[in-house]
Amino acid sequence: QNANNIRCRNAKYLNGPERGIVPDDKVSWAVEFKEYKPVEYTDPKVVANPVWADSDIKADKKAALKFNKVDGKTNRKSHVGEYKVVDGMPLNVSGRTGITGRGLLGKWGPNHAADPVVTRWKHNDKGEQVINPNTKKPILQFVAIKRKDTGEWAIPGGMVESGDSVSATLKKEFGEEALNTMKMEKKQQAEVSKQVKDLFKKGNVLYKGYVDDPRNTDNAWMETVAVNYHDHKGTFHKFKLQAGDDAGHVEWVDMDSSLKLYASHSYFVMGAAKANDAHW
Ligand code: RP5
Ligand code: MG
Ligand code: MG
Repeated sequence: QNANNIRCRNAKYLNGPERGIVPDDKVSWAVEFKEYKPVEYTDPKVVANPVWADSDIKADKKAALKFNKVDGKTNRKSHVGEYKVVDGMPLNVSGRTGITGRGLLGKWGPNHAADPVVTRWKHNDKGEQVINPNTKKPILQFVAIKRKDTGEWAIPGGMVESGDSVSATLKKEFGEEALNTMKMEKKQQAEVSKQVKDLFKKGNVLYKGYVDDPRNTDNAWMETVAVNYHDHKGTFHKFKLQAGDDAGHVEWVDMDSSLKLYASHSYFVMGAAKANDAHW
């Protein structure tokens, strides 16, 4: 499902140019593609060199990033394995995308994220579990956000900042995007962080690897760890959902195979449905 760069190929880049054409059979770097004409593009926000971005490795030869390694506070290793670096440029582990440079992504090579898939069983007004009549399986719900950038529904995930761990990022992003902790007073923020910590004690890793993210380029791409936190004790109603940061809306959404989500997110959500033996 993630292998073919479906979401990051043959389309216009977000606030950017049209990508160079890459036919299905030419995605793999192993296949020769002499006519390949990728467009070079790095978003002005990234060019401005914010703290979360690397410097331009073409212009700044001293930058000398340590690809395939933990480079100071930045993990430049891929979950997928060793990636190639050609003429100093890391190559997308999943193949061609029609764009070189970094687009909207700050890091050259893998840009690590974390995705919390927070689930509970659907109940009706009488408090009974809701079963899907076709599959005869109970319906699972997950906390979904509507992304401000593309308008698509998604998991409330985010980037692992340099120096942060994946497990801290899972909690932090859920807080920021689904509970709006960034707009809270320090004291309330601490209370909510503790609540998330308590309710996120046991997680089940659903996925670790490449994300077919629309921001990917030939030299910069998203990778994630998706973790399912399931409401085993019926305590997740304690979460007061409120959208924050890059989320426009937040809701408990029923899981079903017809769900169309951002990037590879339906795949992760399907993993949660399967792992909990829920309707899909
Ligand atoms: C996706 O982008 C990941 O799966 C994660 O959900 C997200 C991280 O980026 P931001 O939400 O911080 O933009 O590839
Ligand atoms: Mg975020
Ligand atoms: Mg996010």
